[in-house]
Amino acid sequence: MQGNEPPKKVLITGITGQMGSYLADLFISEGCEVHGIVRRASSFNRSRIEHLRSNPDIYGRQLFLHYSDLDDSTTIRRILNRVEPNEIYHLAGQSHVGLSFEIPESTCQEIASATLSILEICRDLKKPPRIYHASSSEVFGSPADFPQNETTAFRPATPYGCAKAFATNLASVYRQAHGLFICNGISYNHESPRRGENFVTSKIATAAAAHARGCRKYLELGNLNSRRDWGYAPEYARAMILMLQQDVPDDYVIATGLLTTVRDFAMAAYREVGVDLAFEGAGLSEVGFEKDSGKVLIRVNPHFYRPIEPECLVGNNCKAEEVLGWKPSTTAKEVAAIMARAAYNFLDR
Ligand code: G4F
Repeated sequence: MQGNEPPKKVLITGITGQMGSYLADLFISEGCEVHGIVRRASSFNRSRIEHLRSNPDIYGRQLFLHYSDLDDSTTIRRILNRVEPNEIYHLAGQSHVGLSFEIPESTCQEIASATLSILEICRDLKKPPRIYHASSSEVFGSPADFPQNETTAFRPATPYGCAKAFATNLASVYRQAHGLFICNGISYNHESPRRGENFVTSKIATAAAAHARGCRKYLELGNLNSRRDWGYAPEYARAMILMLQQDVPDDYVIATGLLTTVRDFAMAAYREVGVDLAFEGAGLSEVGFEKDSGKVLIRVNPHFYRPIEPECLVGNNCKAEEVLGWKPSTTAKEVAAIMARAAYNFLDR
């Protein structure tokens, strides 16, 4: 921001989630006015933005929260008309891939239909904002290309991936047909200490910390051979912002380009808190045990297996590097260490 220009106004759907909270931190630190859409619930789930909300210099001055559900298009329209944001970061929606097999309809409503309705509302605004749409590597599902880039065909393998593919295609159509400035960030897994606890990285980090503190027996996981392209969430937030600062809207793969197994992620997390893990057995009978004591710390539970698992989702981030100047610098094993250390320190408090 320069001189007497009014502060940039950004609106974030999903502000209470991992990425929404990192974006809010970044924008607040840059002096922007941040508006977040939050779902009304009987219990508060705002721990990730509580440091901003409880700060009287920020809340009500730089940070504003608005109640709405994603399917309440009347309210969303009213909020957008009133706020007139310069940029929208659309992140909200059911984000658990495994769960999307259990609740496919609401997953599709929250991801696909809600994106359509936000785009329709934006199309009608006098001055449509720039829009970031949080797409996902899940659109590639069982890809024909390795690594995947912006031209790789969508072949989703999960209800979640289908919904994201619909929303991503729709965003491109609205860009071309209606001239909206909208970018799809096709992000691969991005993790941090703010990750929700039902994602595998957070489950592992929390269990490692609890074990190191002597207060947990063992952890149950699904497929230990699963491989993911895991990056560090705060770096991905930076990429999202960069996309909307370009002259022309476009789609970008945001990834590290490296695959790590769930097993290796777990070894790195436990190592960070002083526990050397080894694995033996295979499939459902594989266990992870502490080398020193022989104690079993990880068991496989078929409950956490998925009906279909996307294979070899690994991204090519060349375009993001060339155009945005964005490059990840934290490896999956470093992310595991950061998360385990944070969980360990949290238990200390
Ligand atoms: O941590 P996950 O649940 O993440 P997943 O399914 O890759 O999805 C995440 O990343 C996507 C790409 O960015 C996003 F679109 C999506 O919203 C979400 O953020 O599972 C990672 C892997 C899977 O292969 C899963 O089968 O870990 C395997 N896994 C093994 N045991 C487990 C477990 N996953 C979970 N959640 N829980 C387990 O116990």
